[in-house]
Amino acid sequence: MAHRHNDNGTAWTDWPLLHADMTASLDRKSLGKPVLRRQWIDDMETDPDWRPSPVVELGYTTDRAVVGTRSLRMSTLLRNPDYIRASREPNGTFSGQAVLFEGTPFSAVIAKHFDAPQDWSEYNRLSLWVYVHPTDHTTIAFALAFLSEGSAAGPEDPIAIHYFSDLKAGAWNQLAWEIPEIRRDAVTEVTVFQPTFGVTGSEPRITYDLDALQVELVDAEVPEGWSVPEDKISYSHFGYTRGGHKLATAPAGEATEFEVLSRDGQVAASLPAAPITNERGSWTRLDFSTFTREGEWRLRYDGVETEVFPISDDAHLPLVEATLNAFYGLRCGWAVPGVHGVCHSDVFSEHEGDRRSVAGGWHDAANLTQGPGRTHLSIYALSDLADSLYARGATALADRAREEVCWGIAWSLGTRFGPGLRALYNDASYYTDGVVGTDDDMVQEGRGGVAYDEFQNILGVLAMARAARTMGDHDAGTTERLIVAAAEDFAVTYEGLVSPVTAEPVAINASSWRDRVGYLCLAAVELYRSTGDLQYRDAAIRLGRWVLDLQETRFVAEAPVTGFFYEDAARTRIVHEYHDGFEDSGLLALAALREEFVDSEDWIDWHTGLALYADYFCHLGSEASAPFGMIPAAVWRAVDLDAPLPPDPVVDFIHLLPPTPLFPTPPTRGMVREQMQRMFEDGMDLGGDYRLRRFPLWCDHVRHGATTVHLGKTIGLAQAAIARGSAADMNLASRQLEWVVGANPFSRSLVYGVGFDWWQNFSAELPNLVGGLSLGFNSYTGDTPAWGNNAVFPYKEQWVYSSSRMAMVLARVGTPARVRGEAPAGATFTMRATGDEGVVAPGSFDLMIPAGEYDVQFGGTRTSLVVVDGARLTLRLDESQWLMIELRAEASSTERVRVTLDVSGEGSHSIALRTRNLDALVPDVIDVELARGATQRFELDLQVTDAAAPWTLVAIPDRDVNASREVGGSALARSRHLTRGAE
Ligand SMILES: [Ca+2]
Ligand SMILES: [Ca+2]
Ligand SMILES: [Zn+2]
Repeated sequence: MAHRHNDNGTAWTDWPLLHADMTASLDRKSLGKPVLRRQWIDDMETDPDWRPSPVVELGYTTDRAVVGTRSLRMSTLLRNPDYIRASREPNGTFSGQAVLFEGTPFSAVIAKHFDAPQDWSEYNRLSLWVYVHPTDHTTIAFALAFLSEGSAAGPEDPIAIHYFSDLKAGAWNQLAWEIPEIRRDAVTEVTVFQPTFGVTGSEPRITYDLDALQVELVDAEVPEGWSVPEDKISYSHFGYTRGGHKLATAPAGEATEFEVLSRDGQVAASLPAAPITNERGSWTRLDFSTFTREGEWRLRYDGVETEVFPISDDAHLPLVEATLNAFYGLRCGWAVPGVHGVCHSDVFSEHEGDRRSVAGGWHDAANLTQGPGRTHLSIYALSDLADSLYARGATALADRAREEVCWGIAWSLGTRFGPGLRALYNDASYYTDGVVGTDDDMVQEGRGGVAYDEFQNILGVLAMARAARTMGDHDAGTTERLIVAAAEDFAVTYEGLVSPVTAEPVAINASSWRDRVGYLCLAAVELYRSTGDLQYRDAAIRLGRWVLDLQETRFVAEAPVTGFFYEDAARTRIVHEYHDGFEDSGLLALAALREEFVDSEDWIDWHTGLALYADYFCHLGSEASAPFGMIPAAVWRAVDLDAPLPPDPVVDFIHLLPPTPLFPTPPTRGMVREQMQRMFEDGMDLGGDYRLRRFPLWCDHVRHGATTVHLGKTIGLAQAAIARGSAADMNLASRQLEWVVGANPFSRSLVYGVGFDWWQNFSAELPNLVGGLSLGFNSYTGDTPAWGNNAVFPYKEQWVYSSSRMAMVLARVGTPARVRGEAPAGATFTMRATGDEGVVAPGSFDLMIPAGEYDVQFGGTRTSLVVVDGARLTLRLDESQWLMIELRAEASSTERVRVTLDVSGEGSHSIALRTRNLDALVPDVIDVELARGATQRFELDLQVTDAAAPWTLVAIPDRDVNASREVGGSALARSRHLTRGAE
């Protein structure tokens, strides 16, 4: 592998970008569909009636044609000196803004207007041929859009815009866009829009020859709903681990069995298929959890087969590699091979005469800007991922992840101008020439200027404190700099900080108090871990109380859903995330506190916070999307519909503008309110004025994309699973990842280039990167998933933040567990599902083992052990000193609970008991003296304090929180007495 060096000698690896297997692209596959009927919109043979904007050169050519003899030639400058001269900041430097919307000055657009509106209802696909003139420009993308008169632009309405990306130069490109979900009964205009964002090659101009624009009728993909198509099975495209659950969902069918097939079609197993029917539809559940053979397999049910997928304990690693590829492709200030040269080194921020380039880190999305908060959370995520990869011995991928961490750190330290002071944005969405001293240089002011921002600072502290742990001795000098900077910046935010008691509506992409206090608390634990300084312990515990103040712990309605968060301590606003999500913030904080500070009187509250979230929000909430088991988006109250919504920059002036494909009609407040009411009613009825939305209850037409929000919740659940040692929690967390990569009703992967049937993302200024993930699922009607063909901002927008969420999930789900300890006479671990044996030699041991249920034998003693992904356990397998505890609970009435604690083992032990929502004189500690073979039983009769809230009892043996056992339940949800850890 080649390396590049920077000024201070750091070596950076030159990686080639991964190439997608385009035979798995749904856009590509769909081109082969039979066209049942077609109608010309324009064969480009007749009189010109396309209107160009001033920056477009437009004419007809007979150089080439797909039909007839002519095509329409559209040409414009991607790097336009007039635009650069005109687009200046008050300080005289270039604004750096790409021209990303039609209608604005210098936008390159052509429009064809129909005097009589056309009705396309009988057709469901729009198609076009484009010849791209030869160019060394590497990112070639434009938008096709149409305007249908009277179409609504409310939160439930799809957008009639589609971006075609990755066009090939010097060739005809066949383009097709399926539009079944988009209103098209009165089409008055078709537009082609070329965003102007500078150049990646030497040629400033882009020229297209367009021909054969038509509407077609095809067997279009179903864009929304819960049904699995008749010719598909919904399953995890990246595969399954051997010891984890294995679920797939087929359409309802007659067959009572399904088969696991080898790659060459031999039947390896026949298993019972289970019909499922609920108010959302009928399906067949294919559960092959018992099939644990490593290899490559397919499923077959009722004549339908899946593609090949692996069963392997390394099944997740290709997804890890793809995610790292996406980060690499998004790098700013780096020559990404085949995409662009070293970019944005002529974009600066300045503070008291200190002018620095802000190049570095990662581009944000489809455009080239950079949000430092997202970069910092990416550093955090990649640190988690690197450590997890090192732990499992995947050293090459781990090195790569750590190199990405280093790349982020170099930018973070370089754009930090002093305690709490940072360049707050990289506002360049334009490919500047990278040469300092030319007319496209930028010296950023305003949001790209240097200032203090509380949330940005908190995320900077979090990233630096966390990355210090990953850097460790690898680069001790950088580690020290990170810790010093994190400590300085922490003090800037923490000193004088108080918990606010009211919440203003949070702008999209801004933070609520929950997000800030959650991540600051986590940062305080990280600083404590790095420094051992007790001031950070005290700060973390104090901040942790503020986190707890924000969590609902009672049942708010008849249905036992609770554990969700409010934005503010007064609980005026439930956290409703639309776009980016920070649900992991408070949950990671609670898990970190729980792990570090076992002696705190708040310990049981931290633990219970995780348990309530997992059991009563994730598990119970996911039943609303059975059989797909998706963690829901949020609880809504009827009054929330009339509470102030996130500020909308569009709604107040949009009625002044002419109709566009984005806003065919202005979204009036009344219409938006009406649609929100309908979305509210579509949620699952929790009783009273409460509904559970499976997808976000959107408040506007554009700012959609549920998967980033969803993955934030998945991170929280996975961390709760590790903390509680709960295989059920981890299986549910795994299902969320599987949902994103195929186990959804469409059986499509949302990750570009991974799995099957991915659509192209919206990525106007960069190519679609293998591993790239957009904001994700949309939803239009009925609170159902929607995944249409339109590659449009932001729900289909390739986004670094989505990849950072994915990295956080992959640092947990599908990872082996670390088990270490002492076994003076040796020990044997036998995995129940596979029969695999691991033999430990006498002495101390340190193993990575796959998640699963194990029998553990040492000497003449046999115990059982449940290990979840990413767990870290310390075991004493010593016949003269060992301990096993079992907890059971039985509700004797709605308000009384009997808990039985069985303790067996050898030697003296102390077992700490912690309770929440139970009135009883429970001893804090039970001391036991155990002799070989003896089990001591303790029985506790307990009174539930608040019947409208779950109760919890946790036993912690010998101060080891990772070995704790838990029982919990609630009088209201008695059918669901949940026993975790001991299952
Ligand atoms: Ca023609
Ligand atoms: Ca320049
Ligand atoms: Zn850049």
